[in-house]
Order: sequence, then C-alpha cells, then structure tokens
Amino acid sequence: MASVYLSLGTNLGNREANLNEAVAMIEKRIGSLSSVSAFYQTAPWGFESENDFLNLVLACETKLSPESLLQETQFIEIELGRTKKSNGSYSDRMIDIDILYYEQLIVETPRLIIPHPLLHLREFVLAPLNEIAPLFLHPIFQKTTEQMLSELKNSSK
Ligand code: PH2
Ligand code: MG
Ligand code: MG
Repeated sequence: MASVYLSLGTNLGNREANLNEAVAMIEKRIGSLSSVSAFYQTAPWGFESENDFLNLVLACETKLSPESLLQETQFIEIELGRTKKSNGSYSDRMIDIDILYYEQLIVETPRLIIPHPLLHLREFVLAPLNEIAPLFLHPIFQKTTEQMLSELKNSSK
C-alpha cells in the first residue's frame, strides 16, 4: 500500500457536489481515505476567470502504481464532465485531480511528474495540505508543508 496526496479543484457547476462526487469515486476506485481537508474557496491562480474555485486536499492509501493512479484520476475527471482545451493554458473546469505526492517517490516521465512541480507555489494547495499534513516532507526540497506555506506567504508580501 502507498500513501498518496491528491489535490482537487473545481470552478464550474455545483462545486460542492463536484468535490463530493470526486471524493466518493476516489474512495471507490483508488483507495481508502485517511484524511480529507475542508473545502477552500480560492481565487483563480495563473489565469483570469469570474469563477472562484473550491479546492481540497486528501490523503489515501492505494495499491495502484503511479501510472495507474494517473489513469484513474483522469478517468474520474472525464466521468465528472472534465473537458480539456488543447491550447495548454488553464481554463475553467468541472473537476481537476492532481497527484501531489506518492510516498516519498520522485517520478519524472513525459506523462507524469511527482511531486507536483508547482505545489510549493500554490496557496490553494499548501493551505489545505497544511491542514492534514503540516509535517510531511517534500522529497526534493526537504521542506515541510508548514515551511513551504510560510515561505510562500512571505514571498508574496
Ligand atoms: N488549478 C489550476 C490553475 N489555477 N486556481 C485555483 N484557485 N485552484 C485551482 O485548483 C487551480 C487554479 C490548474 O490546474
Ligand atoms: Mg491542476
Ligand atoms: Mg490536472
């Protein structure tokens, strides 16, 4: 079994329902939940939109390999109505599920990068992660969530 951390976000449709359905499908298809953060209302980061996000972070125990985990998260996104624009820029979405950590594993393939390469720059990830895993160590930076969150807040002052 592996402990994995996932970040969920939605800014379209019934956002509470989208998160609840995604969490239920994660439990069914990926593994049992060990903790789930509160819902955080956050402003769109990295693009302009009128639609604020609801974000959460959860931890779960899975038998899946990193590749299979990615496949399952993508399946759930599509089930819940995710469509992707092909131009590569951020856009409004029903649901996005990103892999933050897979144990202390470092993965770099063309399809998958773990830890998530932008997690330390995103308060919408670090704030909920800090609620459920303040002392989890980033395997590359060797910093805790707490440390990364306070550095991010200081840098944006
Ligand atoms: N996801 C993005 C880009 N910007 N902003 C917020 N607030 N929440 C997100 O989940 C989010 C974002 C890319 O996946
Ligand atoms: Mg994302
Ligand atoms: Mg994503």
